[in-house]
Amino acid sequence: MSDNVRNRKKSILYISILVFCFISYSVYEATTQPSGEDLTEPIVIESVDGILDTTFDMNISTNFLEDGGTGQIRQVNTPTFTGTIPGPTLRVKPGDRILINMINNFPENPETQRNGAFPHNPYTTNFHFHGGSVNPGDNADNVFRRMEPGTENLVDIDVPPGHQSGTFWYHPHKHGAVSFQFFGGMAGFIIVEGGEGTLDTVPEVQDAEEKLILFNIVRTDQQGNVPFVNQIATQQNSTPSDSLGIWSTYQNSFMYLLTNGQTNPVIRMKPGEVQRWRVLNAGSGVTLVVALEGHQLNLLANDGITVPEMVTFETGEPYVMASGNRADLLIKAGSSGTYKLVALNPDGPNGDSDIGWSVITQSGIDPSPRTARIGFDFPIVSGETLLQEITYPYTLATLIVEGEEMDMPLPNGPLPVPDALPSIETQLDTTPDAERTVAWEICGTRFAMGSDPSDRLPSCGWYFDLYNADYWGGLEMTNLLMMRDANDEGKPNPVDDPLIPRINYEKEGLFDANEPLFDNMVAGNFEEWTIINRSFSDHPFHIHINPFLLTHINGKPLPQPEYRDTVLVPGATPQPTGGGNSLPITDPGVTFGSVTFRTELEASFTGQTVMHCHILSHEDVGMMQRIDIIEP
Ligand SMILES: [Cu+2]
Repeated sequence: MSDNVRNRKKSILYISILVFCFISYSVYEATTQPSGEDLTEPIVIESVDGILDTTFDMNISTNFLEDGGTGQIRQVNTPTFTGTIPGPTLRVKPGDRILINMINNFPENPETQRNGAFPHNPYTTNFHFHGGSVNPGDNADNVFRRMEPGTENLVDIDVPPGHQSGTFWYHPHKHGAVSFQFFGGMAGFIIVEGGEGTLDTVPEVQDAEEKLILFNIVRTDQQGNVPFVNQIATQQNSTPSDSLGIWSTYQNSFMYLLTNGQTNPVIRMKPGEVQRWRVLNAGSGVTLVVALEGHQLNLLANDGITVPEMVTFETGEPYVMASGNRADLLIKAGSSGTYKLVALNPDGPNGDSDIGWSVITQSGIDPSPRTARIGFDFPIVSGETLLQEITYPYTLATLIVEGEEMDMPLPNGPLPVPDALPSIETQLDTTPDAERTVAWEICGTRFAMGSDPSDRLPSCGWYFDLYNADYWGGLEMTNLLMMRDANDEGKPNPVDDPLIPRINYEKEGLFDANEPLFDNMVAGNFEEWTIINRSFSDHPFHIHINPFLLTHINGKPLPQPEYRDTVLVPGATPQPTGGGNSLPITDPGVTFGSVTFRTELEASFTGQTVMHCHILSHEDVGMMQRIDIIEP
């Protein structure tokens, strides 16, 4: 037995003591009333004879959305792929080719813009296949492409014949414009259908009716238009009372938390019926803690990747979804009645209790409350009649169980894990060819963050000087949201300037399209990575092309490692209390959050791609890095 395995066993014992049996799952007094409309699904575009051939006529489209707080229905005019919120569902099989003629009929970009480091070119777009293990270059999953207003652009993606089947999605990924386009509702499913030997042909799964369920957030000003950034902003965050936040151009904005573009739609099942729900959090920066009243969630896949054995949650126990995460769930309907599918408070069951949610459900690890991400980067409305913020629990949908009794079975025993990925055993037993450590670091306010400069991370002064007013196109930004190589530790400052404790960092802290953070990632290699979170709020880590096997959270091994392409990296603890007795991030009493994973850099794909924070307003101001995967 390797040390690794021994340590894992020890930890399982330890973790089992930590199970959060002290959380009780209750009936939810939820806020939104059912609109009464049945859940509708986006239109489906399927491949025919191996080719999915379609056109996306992208323009500013009119839709009508219902405010989850007030029930008001309002017209919105937002950027969309094909006119609808969300976009159409693309269904393909491994080996298929995806051809999309993307016609950019958006307006011209604004003339007054700051440098490319600041959000810019809201109407330039592109196409990202989130979770796809496909070519990151050429006209395929190339996030460096720019599709300008008034142009037609072909997306041409070969889905490899061995690609895992599962629940994936697409969205724009043009740096500087991603959150703007997300706020319009630009996201849709890509379903890769499996054949023999995949999850899709497991009899109990095959017999279950499928539901596609996409959550996202649309934000508009009071005229129904998606606001672009405040060009004189000096900071990332916005509140209704501050005028210098990036999103403060429109102070009074509406927010719609939607399920397939609807507010609280109805899902219908018969008692004892089993349905397969493919659930996607396509919100640009929101963590959704999803639970179904009176029912167990039976988990088949995380991020489209089938788990070795179905995981059954306790009744009412939630699944934590960072922006970008997907869950394939089997739901077996209980007795006749009405049940709510809810988003619980991401801060924990009581919002301010000592008990939160583990970022990975059932891991038993770190259920401490954390700063929830929902609208902090965007001003909310101040009028009484408007939805000010999400009130939890928020009803995402209503399940109505009625009709003739059925007794459909759930699968039993092992599920077919994808051939395309190394087995969990192979990942754990292979000595990594490289180990890397990446850090989220946040530097607030150049000169005024607390009275003591040592309260700031050691990198902050150096990077504030590097990313100065020129870098940001004329005005200094007082927040840096960085993604850094944690092994790049700088040098001591010889003059002992307290504002710049360490100097001469070698690598970029913010995204640079011309420079990779790592240029020695070799295709075919196995690597082990740790992502450290040196901030108090959670940030979801997403890497393109190669999914990873998550093995540890906060240094503690998962009882069951799981494959993902996006994972919430927990914030540092203890969490700020807001009562003035919070510790600075540099205090020795603060413990940073972290995740550790193993990954195989898939041999067939070399080239440039990215990894980033999936709070997309953070990505837009540089919380991203290029990575280059090179030939062996
Ligand atoms: Cu972030």
